[in-house]
This record gives sequence, C-alpha cells and structure tokens, in this order.
Amino acid sequence: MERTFVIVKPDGVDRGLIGEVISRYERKGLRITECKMLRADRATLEKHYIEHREKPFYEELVSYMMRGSILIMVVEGNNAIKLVRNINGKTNPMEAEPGTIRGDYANSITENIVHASDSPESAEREISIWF
Ligand code: FUP
Repeated sequence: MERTFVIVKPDGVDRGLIGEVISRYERKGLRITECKMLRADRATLEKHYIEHREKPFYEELVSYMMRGSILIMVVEGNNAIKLVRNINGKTNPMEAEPGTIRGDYANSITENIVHASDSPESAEREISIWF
C-alpha cells in the first residue's frame, strides 16, 4: 500500500472538475483517505515548491496557486504514486495524452488542474506540509 499527495489546483476547482478528478482515481481502485478545501498561503506554497524557487516560472506559479480555493487530498492504494501521475498526464498539456486529466482538460503548463507527488519521499514531505 502506498500513499500520495494530490492538489486540485484553483483552475480545477473553478472549472468544476473536482468530481471528475476524484472519480478517475476511484475508478482505478484508489481511495481518498484525507480531503480538505482551503485557500493556500504563501508560506505553505513556498515550502511545497521549494525545489522550484529559482525557476523563472516560480512567482507566476505561487501567485496562481493563491488565486482561489484548492482541494488537497491523500490518495492511497497499490502503486498510488505512479498510478495518480499516469492519470494526471504530463506536465506540459501539449505532451499530455488524451485520456489523462491534463490531456483532456488543460491547455496551460501553469494552470494544469492537478498536482501529485513524484516519489514516496515527496509524498511524505508534502503530506506533512499540508496536513
Ligand atoms: P509536475 O510534477 O507534473 O507537477 O511538474 P513539475 O514539478 O515539473 O512542475 C511543478 C509545477 O510548476 C507544474 F505543475 C506547473 C509549473 N510549471 C510552470 O508553470 N512552468 C514550467 O515551465 C514548468 C512547470
């Protein structure tokens, strides 16, 4: 059993895609074990995105994540980390395959609907930041 950390980002919440995102994970046999709606503050986002702090897109990314409500959750199941990332699709919406969340719904690399942890270490780090 593995667990991963997921965010439905402000564009996903504003566009009414929370149910769509959750149902894709549940259909795959994964379980939502923690879930919370909130407005992210800058300090938490700076911890979450620490690896990107020198990147040119960092400020745009942090501002966008504070623009509206987000849904944070813990998703559990066998191979949850890889399965959730497959369901989400590639970061760049031009490379995300149709049938993935980003492939079906995103057309911006910044406003790409969802975040999910990329390793067991990231998952535990991110869960401890947000929950
Ligand atoms: P991912 O793991 O798919 O969420 O992607 P990354 O960790 O590479 O990037 C984190 C977030 O930075 C992405 F969700 C969106 C944002 N980003 C940009 O805004 N511009 C870029 O060129 C790359 C990433």
